[in-house]
Amino acid sequence: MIDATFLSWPFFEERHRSFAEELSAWAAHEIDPLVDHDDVDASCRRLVKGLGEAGWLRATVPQTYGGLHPTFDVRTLCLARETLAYRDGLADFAFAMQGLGTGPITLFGSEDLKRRYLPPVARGEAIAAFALSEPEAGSDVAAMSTTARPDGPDHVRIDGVKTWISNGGIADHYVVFARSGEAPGARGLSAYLVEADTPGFFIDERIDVIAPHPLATLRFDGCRVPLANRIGGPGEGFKVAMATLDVFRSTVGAASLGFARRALDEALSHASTRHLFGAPLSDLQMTQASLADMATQVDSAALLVYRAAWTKDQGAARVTREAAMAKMYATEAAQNVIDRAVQIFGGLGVTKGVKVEELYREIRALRIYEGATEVQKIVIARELLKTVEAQAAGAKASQGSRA
Ligand code: COS
Repeated sequence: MIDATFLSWPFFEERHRSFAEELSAWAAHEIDPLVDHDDVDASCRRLVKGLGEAGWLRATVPQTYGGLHPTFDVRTLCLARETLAYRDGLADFAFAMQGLGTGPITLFGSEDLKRRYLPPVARGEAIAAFALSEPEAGSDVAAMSTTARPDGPDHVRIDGVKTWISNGGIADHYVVFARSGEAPGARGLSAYLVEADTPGFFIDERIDVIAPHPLATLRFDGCRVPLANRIGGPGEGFKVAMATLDVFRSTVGAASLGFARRALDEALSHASTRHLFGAPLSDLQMTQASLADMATQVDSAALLVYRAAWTKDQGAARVTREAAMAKMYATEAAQNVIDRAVQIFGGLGVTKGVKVEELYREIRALRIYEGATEVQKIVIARELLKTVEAQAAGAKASQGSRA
């Protein structure tokens, strides 16, 4: 039983409701045969192909380049991630990376880059990746040390290491952020599209994690990339990364929501059928209290996620605060909901092959990637303080003009 009552909330239009219902029906039958968690590379390739052939990846690129909507419709992206995550973490991952891995091109790319790279991603014929993190620069993006130096009039030469890169090893192309040197810190970065077969690009190692998915450390060793592959202007890489994360952070919240809803449904069904002390587990008030807390956290997370998505879709230039709140709250809440579901399952909850055990492993990374909870707190607080500073500056200016 999937609770889809939230689709009648005012954040959504009819096209969102039909998208979610149709995807949910497709996912219920089509995902399982594509997934083998012991072979994540092959599974992701099959998932990208399957999602592409069925048309779902069209939500990850704009209409002009084979997509669904004129530009990102963040509510659709969130509904897709929530629906897919409810079924399987790898299906959500395969979908999400097509969007994140081309998000910078959609938002800042040249017409030529858009025409070359977006349509194959929407059809599921090419796999995309987003390479930002480095061994010494994950949360502190501006500290990155990968360099992009001029190499002749039309090229740059990229040198450095990127790590924790999703789809690393199976992607056809990567958006790579590097220090191009226009200024120190955040103002001296640029973004480039690098094809996986470019000489000087290497997969150094594959990384095995608690909920396996394709992940790798990348090395760039004199990797020569045409200047025409730069995404956005010189020195605009930080802005490109942050604006892309403003869109995709809400969708990480949505994926967490899918995991949490699934955990709640599993817990409800188990508590109603498992007997303890001569009655269903659900008769115990302690179980009921847990279920009530879980459901409230699920709805709160949904409200924050779809508030952020709706705000962006209304044309807001920045949704930094809303997206950070959605990502932070939904991932933390999902961890809590899933942990409680495991507790309700007892010994079964930590048994391999049981869905809540899988969810327990799946959720953990989402509290870290695309900006850890601690980073979201910094982002939210800064946005709040900016308003206070702006008000203070406004008051000072009006005092000055009266004097
Ligand atoms: N959209 C557009 N521009 C943005 C932006 C956004 N969301 N956020 C910041 N910028 C701009 C700022 O306006 C600023 O521009 P000006 O210099 O012209 O004023 C510039 O970018 C630098 O911003 P800031 O001073 O806030 O940079 P910091 O280095 O202090 O940023 C945080 C710190 C922590 C906020 C940032 O590094 C961050 O979000 N880190 C987490 C990154 C992450 O998600 N990593 C995981 C890897 S991806 S899986």
